[in-house]
Amino acid sequence: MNKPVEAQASTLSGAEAVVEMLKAHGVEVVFGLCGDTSLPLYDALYRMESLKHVLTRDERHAGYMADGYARVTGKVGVCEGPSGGGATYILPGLVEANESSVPILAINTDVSVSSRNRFTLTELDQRALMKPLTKWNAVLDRAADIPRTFRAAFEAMTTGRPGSAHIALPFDVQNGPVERSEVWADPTLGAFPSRRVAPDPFSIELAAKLLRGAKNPLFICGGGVVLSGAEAELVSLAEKISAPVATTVSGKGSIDERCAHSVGVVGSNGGTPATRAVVDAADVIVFVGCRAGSVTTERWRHPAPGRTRIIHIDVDPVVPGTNYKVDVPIVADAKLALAALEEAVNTREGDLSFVDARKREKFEAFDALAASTETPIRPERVVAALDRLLGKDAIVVADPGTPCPYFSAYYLVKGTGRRFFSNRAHGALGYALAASVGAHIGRPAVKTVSVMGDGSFGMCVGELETVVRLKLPITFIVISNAVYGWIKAGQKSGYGQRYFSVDFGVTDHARVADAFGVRSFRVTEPDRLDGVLKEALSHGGPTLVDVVCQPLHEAKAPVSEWVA
Ligand SMILES: Cc1ncc(C[n+]2csc(CCOP(=O)(O)OP(=O)(O)O)c2C)c(N)n1
Repeated sequence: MNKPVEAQASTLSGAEAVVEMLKAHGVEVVFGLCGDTSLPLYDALYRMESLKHVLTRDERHAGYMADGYARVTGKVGVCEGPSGGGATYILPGLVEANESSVPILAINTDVSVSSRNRFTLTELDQRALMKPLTKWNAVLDRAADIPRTFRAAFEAMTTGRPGSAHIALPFDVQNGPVERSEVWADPTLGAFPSRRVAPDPFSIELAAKLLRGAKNPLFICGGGVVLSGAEAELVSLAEKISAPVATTVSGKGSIDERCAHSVGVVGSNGGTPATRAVVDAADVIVFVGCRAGSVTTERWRHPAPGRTRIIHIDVDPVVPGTNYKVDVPIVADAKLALAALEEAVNTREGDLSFVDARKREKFEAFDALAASTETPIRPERVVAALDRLLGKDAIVVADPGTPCPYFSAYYLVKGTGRRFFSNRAHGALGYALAASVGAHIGRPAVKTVSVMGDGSFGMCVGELETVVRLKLPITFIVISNAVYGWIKAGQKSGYGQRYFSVDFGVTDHARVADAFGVRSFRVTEPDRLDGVLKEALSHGGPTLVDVVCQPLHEAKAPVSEWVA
């Protein structure tokens, strides 16, 4: 076996240089899983004792943990895994983070450079595999390139539209020499957004002019507002021109959802007919850090193309004009653009009573369902209970299926910043458990709750061992209905109730979790729900509440129609 070079005063081994480069960028924790090709890296982590390592039970979840960590800390999340299967398994985390504009770095160790192209066990083309799915990637060929490669990766991840990066680190490269003097970094590149881009004053003036003539202006905010930390600027601007603020699912946290200006979530995964009415009534829409994608716009029908003037603020120059004819594109960091716009606009008196009336309509329908004493339990009851019981700083992570649309629509984020998130780029089931681990490690002082369907539970359950080993006081809620409910609801609404291959068997998730050592509860009766949730949320260790719920296709759900 290739052994590390004898460390000289002026050199480090490649593996040591990797650890030093991570530290130099402000990294404190790495999520990952060991393998043969990772032995030098693990030895460096052991000897240097400077980074916390969270051992995960598969690399997919290491990626999701890094993602959850990055979302709540504003710092780059780092994950690692070995060659071969370690690379293919880490990929889903990188893809989700990249498309969600969340900077995570994955390091996969690799077969030695000297063993390439010789049918070496676990060899695969990591460069080709990662290239289309990350913002930036590299395969190292020699140890001397480690410092500049890591600097380039951090710069790519945190400047412009943030995204994920991948570095393949061959076994022999980990053992080669790196000059100590080369090991340096700009630590500001370890957090995002770094190197903010200011707006063109001319575009700001045009946007201000358009807003001056608007009768019903509306902001639709995507994840970019929270990513940029632009919440305060957004609120001052919205207040100055008396404009309502709607968000996408990822945009939750842009504005306190209890305030008069907040509309709530719009679109086909958390929007309702009432929030759609607010979009349809707008004559000028300002998209902020939002790609105006299929879900937010209900397949580009709300707003209806051509009926609304559009101002589009995004740091990615590709975004404005991709989905709507844009009147004023502003390519800039959201915080800087909103601050500049606030200076340029005149104060405007507006009437928010229309928004208030729509919100009342939406919550009247919801409150009636949330008070239902039906069994199986209505999912609305679970949302309402958590809305009541959780402190305003709590972080809720929701999986696709029932959790994402229901919590997006009816769980109110009380305050601004990252307090609710879901994996909205690819919506892979089984994200929330691991992402909540990353979120808790990133922000341990607040309560973290992860809500998943039973389809998701089946895709992530192994990671409960990690949670128990680390004694993380996270509460997991399983919306249990023995069906891939969201899809079955689609078969009901669009395919004449021809239900096909969407039902699976009943699992007692509480007993499964109990076997891992999680304090667990199973709730079948609505009147027990509050008491059990209170007990679970206040317990000092990991807890799981399995709530036997009505499946979506049976519940007349007050979320928007199902749109693929
Ligand atoms: C990895 C993955 N495979 C398939 C899907 C397609 N999909 C979207 S929602 C859904 C059903 C979710 O079922 P469950 O987690 O039980 O939640 P429910 O809808 O029943 O509340 C499926 C299969 C997906 N989102 N992710």
